[in-house]
Amino acid sequence: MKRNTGVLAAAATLLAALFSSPAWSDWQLNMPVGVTTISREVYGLHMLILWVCVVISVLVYGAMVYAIVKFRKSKDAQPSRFTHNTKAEVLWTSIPAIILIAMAIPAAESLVRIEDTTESSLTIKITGYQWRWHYDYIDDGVQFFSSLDRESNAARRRGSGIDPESVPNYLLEVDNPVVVPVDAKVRLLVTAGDVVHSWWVPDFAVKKDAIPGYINESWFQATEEGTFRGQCAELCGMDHGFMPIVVEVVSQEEYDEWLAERAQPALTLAE
Ligand SMILES: [Cu+2]
Repeated sequence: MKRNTGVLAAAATLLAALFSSPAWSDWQLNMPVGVTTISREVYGLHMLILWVCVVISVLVYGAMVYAIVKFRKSKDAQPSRFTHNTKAEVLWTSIPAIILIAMAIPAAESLVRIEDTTESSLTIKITGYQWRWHYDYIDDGVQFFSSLDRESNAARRRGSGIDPESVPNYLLEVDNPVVVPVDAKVRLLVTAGDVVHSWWVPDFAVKKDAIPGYINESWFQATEEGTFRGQCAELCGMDHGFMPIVVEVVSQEEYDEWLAERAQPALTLAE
C-alpha cells in the first residue's frame, strides 16, 4: 500500500512537471486560432466538427462496450436471429447522411470564401526557389529574395559549435521578411522556379503549393499586427528545412514607410 502511494506521488509529480514546463507550449496539439478572418473560421469549423466526432464516438463506442459487457458469454447471452429490420436500416442510413450534409454546408461556404481573391488591396507574387522565397509586390514595383538569416545559417552547419538554442527563432528567421498592412486583403500569386514548394503560414491558415509553370491563388487578411512565421511545406530537396517564411503585419503608415524605403534603391539604380 505504502509503495503504491509512493509510485502515485512520483507519477503525479512527473505529470505536474510535464504540464507546467515552458516547453509544453511547443507541444500544442491543436491547430492555432490564427490572426486572419479565414483562420478563425477554419478553426471554428475544425472545433465544431471535432465535437461532432467526439459525440458520435462516445455514442458508438459506448454502445459497443455496453453490448460487450451486457451480452457476454458467461452470462449465457442468446443472439437474436432476425435478418432484416427496415426501420433500423432507414435510421442508420439517414442519420449519418443528415449529419454529413449539416457539416458539409458550412465547410463548403468556407471553401468558397477561401478561394475568393476578389477585392484585394495588394497583390504579392511569391516564387519558391531551392532554397529561398522571392516576393514581388507587383503593383508597387518592390521585389526581393527572402532567405534564412545568417545566425541560423551559421548554427545549422555541421560542427559549427554554435548551440542552436542560443539562436533566437532558430531556422524560423529570414533576412528580408514580407511586410503587409494590417486589415488589408492581400492576394497571393504562388508559383515556383524549379521544383514544387509550398508557402505555409499556420497563423494565416494559408498553405499553397508553389508549382513551376502554374500560378496558384490565395489570400489573407490579418487583423492583428505582429510577426508571423511559417515554412516551406513541400519536401523540395536538401535544404527544404532551411527556407522559412516571416510575415510582418504592420500599421498602414509603417507599411507606406517600408514601401518607400524599399522602392528607393530600385529608383537609384534605374537613374
Ligand atoms: Cu521548398
